[in-house]
Amino acid sequence: MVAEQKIIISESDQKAFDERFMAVSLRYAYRHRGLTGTNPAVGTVLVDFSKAIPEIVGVGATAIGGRPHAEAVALKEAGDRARGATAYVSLEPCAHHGGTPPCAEALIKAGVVRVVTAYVDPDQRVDGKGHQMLRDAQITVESGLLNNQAAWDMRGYLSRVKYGRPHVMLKIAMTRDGFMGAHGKGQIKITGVEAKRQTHLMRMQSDAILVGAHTVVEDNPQLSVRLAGLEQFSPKIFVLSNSSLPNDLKLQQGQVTLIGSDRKAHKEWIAKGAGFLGIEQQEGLLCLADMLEDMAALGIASLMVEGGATTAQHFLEAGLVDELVLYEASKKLAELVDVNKVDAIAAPVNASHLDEKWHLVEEQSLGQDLMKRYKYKKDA
Ligand code: AOF
Ligand code: ZN
Repeated sequence: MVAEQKIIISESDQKAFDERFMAVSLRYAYRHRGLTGTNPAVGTVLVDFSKAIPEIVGVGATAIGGRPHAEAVALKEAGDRARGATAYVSLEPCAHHGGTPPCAEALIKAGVVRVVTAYVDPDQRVDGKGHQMLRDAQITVESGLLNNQAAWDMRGYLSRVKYGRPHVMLKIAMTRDGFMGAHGKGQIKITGVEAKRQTHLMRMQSDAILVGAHTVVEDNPQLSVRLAGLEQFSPKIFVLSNSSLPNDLKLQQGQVTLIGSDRKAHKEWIAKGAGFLGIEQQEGLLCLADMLEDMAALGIASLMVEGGATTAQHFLEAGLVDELVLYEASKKLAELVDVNKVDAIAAPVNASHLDEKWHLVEEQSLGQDLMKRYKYKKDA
């Protein structure tokens, strides 16, 4: 019998493999983003390096609803082939007993020999303990690979756990000359179908959407995910409102949580099934920082603010926007409505004069529209 030859991989090849497999793990995590409840969407890739060409023997993403965890899914797929494998996990494997034993323990039991992770889990029940359990079992652990990408992908979870508030993304669609619409005109179609689909995807990846009462009354939106097959993933809807809402809207009472300082103003909607979140006012405005804390306590990690202009401005002025998504249409307002007869609504921000703390992280052409995504860097 010919003795099995051990495959030797050079350090630089191993480094390149590690980056590629971690990138796969991050990408895999993406498939359930926004659908894992209070759990972060994690990815795991198990790789067998014992052959001339490394082979993926198991992949997993945190399941819809948050359980099972990604590692358990990948280990199940790999079966016996996990023995001797390297695991690429986008977040430190957990160390706590949830419904099932900790993932670190499952990796040890399966005989994994090396674990590469992107980010230390800030959950107090984990926070380094997962890595330590693995090391105590003589498993090689390397942490921090592609950590910036992982942090960006898990921005909601990290914001909730580290800062006790959801990550806030503000989305604004505007005409080429910087208008979001016109008073009394209802919804004006500013952007095209491609941008609309992307917006619906972003809704799906968010835990909740928030709009101001004015938008609900004027635009009568549905705020749902209308992408074939994904309709059931519509997020929770919050409406900022200090006065009662009419009854004849597309939004049904049972679908929304109203946010205001006076519960009595909403008694009709509450009686018909609407939720209510009571928030104090400061200088005549609802205290958004308190509201975000309460939302995080409800398990909301990512909030998408969809307008209108006043609500957007309120969030921007309070310094509570972490991510800004601007859709700029190719048309000017005058090409959509008779500007002499309307009272135009200017967008509170414009890509051409943004504060230097906004860093462009993504730019895309979507049909006739341009999408620009910015991240707010507090320490810039
Ligand atoms: C992992 N892999 O895929 C995820 C992890 O409520 P439980 O018991 O599911 O625990 C939730 C915590 O588990 C969550 O706060 C985070 O620390 C971790 N999530 N861990 O090993 C995964 N989603
Ligand atoms: Zn786990």
